[in-house]
Amino acid sequence: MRKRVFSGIQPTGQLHLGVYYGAMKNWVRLQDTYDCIYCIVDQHAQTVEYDPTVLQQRTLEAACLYIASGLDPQKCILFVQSHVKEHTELTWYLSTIASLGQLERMTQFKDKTEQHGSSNLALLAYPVLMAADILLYKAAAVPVGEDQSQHLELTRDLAQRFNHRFGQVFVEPETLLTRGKRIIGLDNQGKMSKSKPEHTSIAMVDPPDVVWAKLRPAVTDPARKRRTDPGDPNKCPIGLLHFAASSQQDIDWVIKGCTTAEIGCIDCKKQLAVNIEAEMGPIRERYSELCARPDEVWAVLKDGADRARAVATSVIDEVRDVMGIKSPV
Ligand code: AQP
Repeated sequence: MRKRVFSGIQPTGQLHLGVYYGAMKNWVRLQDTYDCIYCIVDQHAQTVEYDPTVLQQRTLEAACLYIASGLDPQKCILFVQSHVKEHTELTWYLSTIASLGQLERMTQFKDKTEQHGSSNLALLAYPVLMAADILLYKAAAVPVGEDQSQHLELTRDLAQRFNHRFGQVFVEPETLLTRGKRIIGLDNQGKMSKSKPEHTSIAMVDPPDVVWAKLRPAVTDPARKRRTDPGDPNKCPIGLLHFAASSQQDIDWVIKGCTTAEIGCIDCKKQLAVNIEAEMGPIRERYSELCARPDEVWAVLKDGADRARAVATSVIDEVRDVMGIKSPV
């Protein structure tokens, strides 16, 4: 039997290259060797201020991008979190064993509370909902970016605590990271993020002129004040993007050229723009085609939800059983 993988993305804004290289590209690779379940986590998107009139549109756009990137509904399950109600049911059960102190210490909770100037119960409970997403399918592995590692640790803690308290039900999932596990924003101030100003991230659907307008002024390693100063690609958002997006030959060219000042930052950016377009151009084209056929995409998501629910209901029955909740007869 194949091992199961689960992962998801919030439809909170334009999906960017951080999401693509940190998570999605890996998802596509894994669908040939794992039993993969990929979700659009729309209920996670409700944990901060959001516009109900755009959430549905963003959900559809995310689904189009999933398929355009190479996720094949014949090989994996694609669905929307809110279409399988067992996610929120399991969140409740897990919340009975989640420690308040541990949730309050989550970096993302602290960052988002500061960013939005307030918080709510759902934002605090976000990692419990994420744990429920994963544990509900007994996933063995979760491909995510590095920013989600802390939440994955909490997921394993909850699985362990639950199994210890009620009996062996859940699998403790491992975290799968990639070379693009932490793509930095083009201002070199922390990770590329949907909720940061648009010029600091490259959307997966940005056309080449927009990509270049963002890359050209992007901040690079501060050590490269002059053209002749050597730099470190590991301290530069452009270098880190090359590591995720470029061939080994180009990566070697960047490392040698940057650390010896043989190449300037503009050469490095130009090559990156070419490499991004080579990968994202075809995805952008397929994306536009899919956006023009929304009914077909919703149908894929409905079928995915039906398949996901079949797994989810059997696991939730096990959970109810060991927790002393009697299912209706
Ligand atoms: N910059 C990044 N580098 C590597 N991986 C990243 N991921 C996100 N940003 C980067 C990974 O992409 C997946 C989906 O992320 P998400 O939509 O669930 O939310 P997030 O991590 O909170 O991403 P954002 O862009 O910062 O969204 P907002 O602003 O809406 O909170 C995850 O696997 C994530 O690790």
